[in-house]
Amino acid sequence: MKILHTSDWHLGMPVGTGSYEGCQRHFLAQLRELIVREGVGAVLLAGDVYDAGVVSADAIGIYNDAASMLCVQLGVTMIVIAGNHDSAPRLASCRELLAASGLHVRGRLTRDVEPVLLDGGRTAVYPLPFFTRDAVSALFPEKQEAIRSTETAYQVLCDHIRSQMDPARRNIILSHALIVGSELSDSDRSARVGFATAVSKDVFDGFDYVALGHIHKPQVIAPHVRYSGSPLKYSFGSEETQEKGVVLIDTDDMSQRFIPLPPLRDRASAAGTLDELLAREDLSDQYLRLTVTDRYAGLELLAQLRDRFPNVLEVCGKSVEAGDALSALSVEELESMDETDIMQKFMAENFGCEPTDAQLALFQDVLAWSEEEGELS
Ligand SMILES: [Mn+2]
Repeated sequence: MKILHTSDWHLGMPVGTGSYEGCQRHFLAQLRELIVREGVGAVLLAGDVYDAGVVSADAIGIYNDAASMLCVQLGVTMIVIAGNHDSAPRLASCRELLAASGLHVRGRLTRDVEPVLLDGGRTAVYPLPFFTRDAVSALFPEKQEAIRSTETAYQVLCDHIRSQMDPARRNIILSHALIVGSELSDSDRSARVGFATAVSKDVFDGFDYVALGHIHKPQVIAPHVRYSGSPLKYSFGSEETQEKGVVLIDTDDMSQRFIPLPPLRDRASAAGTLDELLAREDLSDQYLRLTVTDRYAGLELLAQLRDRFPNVLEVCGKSVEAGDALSALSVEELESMDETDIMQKFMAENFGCEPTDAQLALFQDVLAWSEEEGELS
């Protein structure tokens, strides 16, 4: 049986002032095409389905469409665990009903991790939702003394699974974990502060395959222990050059293949003079971080660049305040500014000073007057 491993969809994550919806739906279309072409029977989603516990209706709509496409249209079994970004109870609501339709969701950890059996019982998948050491202590009160770290919590839990699992089956474990030695990207923002909770790959000894989520760079930790990585490039920096995709496992021989699925919109950083950047033919609708070496970072520059590059997210330019060193301005910042913020920024950029109280008062008068005029017309 062919099983597909993916993770960290982060549905609902904002990008600039918009959303990744188009890119995430493009990924789902790629997934569908791959599943049909390869005859995939099950999809494992290793946590961080959503970017936050409470997300927009649009983000829920993407998950709904993904689950319907996989379980209803394609008849694929889908196994999902909650990651640290997900709200476990929200994700796992109606789980018994969903399981009847082929969508197996695990939100909270239980003492006995009931496997999802695939391929006529020849393969067992043990879904471990994201958990803390305290949760394992509460489930194994007799082992509280031994559970002193996340590492020992994983050991106790995996020992318990190993004592119950059938070695004649292919045993797969699904986990949202930070493994010692894994390579992070800028978008692994919560993992960066979680080094105290890193565990060694050895806690998963005895499983035929370990399908990991949490880290966004696809990587092989050991021959049978790997991160599929996130489907999209969610940050600048090292993530720009990562190849995104999913892992296909064939349970006949437990062979694995990484299948690249190029994101709809790439991500890139570029630097140069304004004229050089505007002339770059390789830059178009990617998510961009641009460093302009011969202009001041300001609203006019941002507007000029957005004309040519609709998805520019960050602009760095010279800074008046910082004595011509580079300073950055993001599109989010710009959209969150009100008229007075913009006026103050304009003064700083063009005259290198703050407006006086008299200038501010005059500005407010003109603003109020223009708003009244706008309402009348
Ligand atoms: Mn994540």
